Amino acid sequence: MIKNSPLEWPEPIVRVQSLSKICIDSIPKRFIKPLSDRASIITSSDYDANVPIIDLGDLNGDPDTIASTLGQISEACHEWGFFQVVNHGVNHDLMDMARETWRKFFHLPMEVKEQYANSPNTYEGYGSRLGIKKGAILDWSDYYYLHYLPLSLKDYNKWPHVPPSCREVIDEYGRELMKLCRKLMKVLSINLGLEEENLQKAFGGEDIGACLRVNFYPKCPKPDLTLGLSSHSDPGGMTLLLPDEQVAGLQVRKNNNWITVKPAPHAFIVNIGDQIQVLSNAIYKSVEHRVIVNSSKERVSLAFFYNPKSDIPIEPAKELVKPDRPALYTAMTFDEYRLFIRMKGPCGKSHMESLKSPT
Ligand SMILES: O=C(O)CCC(=O)C(=O)O
Repeated sequence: MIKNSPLEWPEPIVRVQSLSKICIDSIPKRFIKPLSDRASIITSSDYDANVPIIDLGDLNGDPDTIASTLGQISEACHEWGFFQVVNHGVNHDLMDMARETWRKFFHLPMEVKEQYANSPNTYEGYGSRLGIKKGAILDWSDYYYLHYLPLSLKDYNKWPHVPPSCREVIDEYGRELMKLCRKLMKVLSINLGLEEENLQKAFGGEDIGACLRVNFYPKCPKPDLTLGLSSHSDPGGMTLLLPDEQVAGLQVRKNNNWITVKPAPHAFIVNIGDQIQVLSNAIYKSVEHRVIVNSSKERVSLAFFYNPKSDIPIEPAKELVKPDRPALYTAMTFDEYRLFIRMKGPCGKSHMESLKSPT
């Protein structure tokens, strides 16, 4: 448990999935976002834009192909903070199985899911809100959150035991995604002009953290009034998102527009988190994103968070601090940072401000 974290939610928890079944043509006031936060109408030029799709198989090609792939990733990190990867080495059947296993979990009877109800001290388990502010406007989603690493936090008792294959599937999925994250960490280090193991070492070497949040966005009778997940940047290092290929929903902020991501078949959506923004001294930025919901289709997504070891200070890499670019952030452990986020819930990038160096 994190020191000083609250043990209980400030109000009784209402499962959005249950609400979705009884709300026919309206939604409770608690879910209605202020006008400025609602999803605006998409213009046709926004519609055409998409997060870049990068073929990671090309990292095994000849030197020119490798250089061109590194260049595409570098550009995507600078321009978007997001990119999609295909030919990433993770088995497609495993990806489908992971998503569909979790879909089955969310369709289990409520009393089964309630056995895993979470609390804000660790967030592990079945949840329906982020943040503990009493009276906060809530998001139209339920989720399941679990730790994959470090082993000291991995607790099978807090993972679902149904559907029967769930634990094995999560384990295998986690193992494969760890390999992909290690590969991407090298790519980011090289692209930042650092030694290839630099970012991994700064994260704590082998001793890093990884967790999974599975998001379930039920159908919503008034999608224009609410959001599935409010705007936020990811607090950790890097995120690999397995989206629902059939249902778009993720929107990424770009030049003050919200771009709806069109998922490529069997791609992962990769994004830079706050800890890489700090380590890169803001050469790379964690970018705000949010999720919209719709009235005719539910949506499932799996967000795998690759994080630094939680008790080591994270600060700008010394190679990236220069007289004309002083360290922009003061050191903070991920535990300290995460506590702050867990209390507040999703709130754009305001938490990054807390890390800004006073100089
Ligand atoms: O569902 C999605 O597409 C995005 C989920 C997300 O941003 C998150 O879990 O942090």
